[in-house]
Amino acid sequence: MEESSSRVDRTGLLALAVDIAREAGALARRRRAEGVAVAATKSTLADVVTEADREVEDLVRARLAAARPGDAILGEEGGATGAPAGDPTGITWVVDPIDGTVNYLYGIPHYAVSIAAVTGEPTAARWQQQVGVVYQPVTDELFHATRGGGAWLGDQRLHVGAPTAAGALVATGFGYDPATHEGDFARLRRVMPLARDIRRAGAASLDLAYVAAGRLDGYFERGLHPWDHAAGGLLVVEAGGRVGGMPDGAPGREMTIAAGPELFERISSAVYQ
Ligand code: LIP
Repeated sequence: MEESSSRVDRTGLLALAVDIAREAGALARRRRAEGVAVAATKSTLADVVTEADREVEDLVRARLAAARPGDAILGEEGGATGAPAGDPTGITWVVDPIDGTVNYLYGIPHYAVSIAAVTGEPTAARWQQQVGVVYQPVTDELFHATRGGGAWLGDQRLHVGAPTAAGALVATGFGYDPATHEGDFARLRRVMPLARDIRRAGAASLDLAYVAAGRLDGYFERGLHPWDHAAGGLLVVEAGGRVGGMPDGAPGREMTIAAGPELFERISSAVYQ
């Protein structure tokens, strides 16, 4: 039976997501220690997938199907799969098994398992995020949020920060397609006057988690997929921040912006000047 947003068992969904994220993160870390190779390329030669990406997503999918057979899944590697059992619940899990894949491939210890549960159509313009988990297995940091329940790092409540007179610490990213980089650099040039400095760490879910935690003041990036921001976007909103894309739009491929409310407006104005 379809679970309406008001009747969702967020506590149960969060406990499942946390348990699976920890198991998936441990697997990713083990495989990294054993050695990682490119299994295939996707949109461009720089857009890679490793066997570990696929193995970790398979684990997440198997755990979810066993625990909640009526749920749908939208994953970076396996795409969209409906509820295997006939009676759909209306819950879709939005999964990035290893966000920060290129970091992971190069051995840079900055990547995360990102798992979110949403109701409604699994697109940012229409979904209602119910729970979100971003787990960094190297630092063993588990960021989590439930709709209306706040954002947390472990048992520490998170709140977005605000820039000081020195300017904002702003993260961004550049997509895998070189043809898009000129536009990315032009937007970055327009944002720079707001910034004390820029960070490009390579994992959108962690950039969003860091905005929620006040480790970054803001973040913007073109080209993200739903699995990059489904969990991290909930973290930011539940930490008192704002997440969006094109002016008055939802986050998406065109643009994702996340920050405290005042800085959000300033970044959006600079990006869309
Ligand atoms: C990555 C994002 C990152 C972006 C990369 C890529 P992946 O996701 O987390 O912010 O700059 O182009 O999209 O591919 O590692 O899951």
